[in-house]
Amino acid sequence: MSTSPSLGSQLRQIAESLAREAGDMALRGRKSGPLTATTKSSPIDMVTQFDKASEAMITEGLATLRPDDSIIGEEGAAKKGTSSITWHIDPIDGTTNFYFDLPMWAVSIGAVDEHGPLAGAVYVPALGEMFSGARSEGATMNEVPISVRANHDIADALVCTGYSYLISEREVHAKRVANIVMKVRDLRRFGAAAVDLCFVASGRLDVYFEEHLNSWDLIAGQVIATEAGAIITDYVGNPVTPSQVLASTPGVHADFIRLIAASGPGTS
Ligand code: 2AM
Ligand code: CA
Repeated sequence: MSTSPSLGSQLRQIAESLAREAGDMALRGRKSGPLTATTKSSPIDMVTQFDKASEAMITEGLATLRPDDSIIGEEGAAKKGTSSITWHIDPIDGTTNFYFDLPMWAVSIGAVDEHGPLAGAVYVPALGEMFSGARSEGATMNEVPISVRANHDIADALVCTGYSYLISEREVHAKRVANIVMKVRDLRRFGAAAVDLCFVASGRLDVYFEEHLNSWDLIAGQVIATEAGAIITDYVGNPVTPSQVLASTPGVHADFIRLIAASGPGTS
């Protein structure tokens, strides 16, 4: 007897196909001509014509495939629908990397229902990697199941973080990071929150922590990392919000919370 796919599975498929379509368009555009960039929240917070084109492509796709859903997008998409589903879209996460032609940028599309994050896809076009997940249905990279790294030793942990575009918020974080880097294997800063979350999910990183994100940076990667076995909270172990994100393999999560607490105050 065949059963129809769950809603989470259907939304995951939609997220994958729209992320792939928009990401491949942006990658082709990036390779074929000049970029026009303007700035947003600070002189180093950029938006290019491909951020806007990617968001337009995704919202047009959702208008056809999921016309009753709500939408929140980084480049201004805002639609109040009538269903219980809201899509959170980052048309290019890691725009600075995109601008500098570094490969760590992604299209991030996540769907939330009344219980929280339900499904999502994070597509990294320059690496040819499609991460996706749905609640209670696991996470994959290019169709292959992924899981977090087995590690219980914080001294062995490869840790990733990110800095806000607002220079005023960087000082406290820089001091915190200066302490943390002494206590772990090493530190990385890749510059795309959704990619960082997927790298924790696939065991390429043990820990990712960052403040001052938005929902579109978090939702898709949160589903994927959670389904891959990661624990995601704020810096003190409470439910995660975009303003403070700590995602890690379970064996180092409590120790990392203690390490953050011992490394200075937060910026929020
Ligand atoms: P973006 O590339 O879509 O702008 C880099 O640290 C990561 O955090 C990226 O995912 C970036 O998203 C996001 N980010 C950095 N500073 C931010 C800020 N002040 N507000 C929102 N998102 C930020
Ligand atoms: Ca973005």
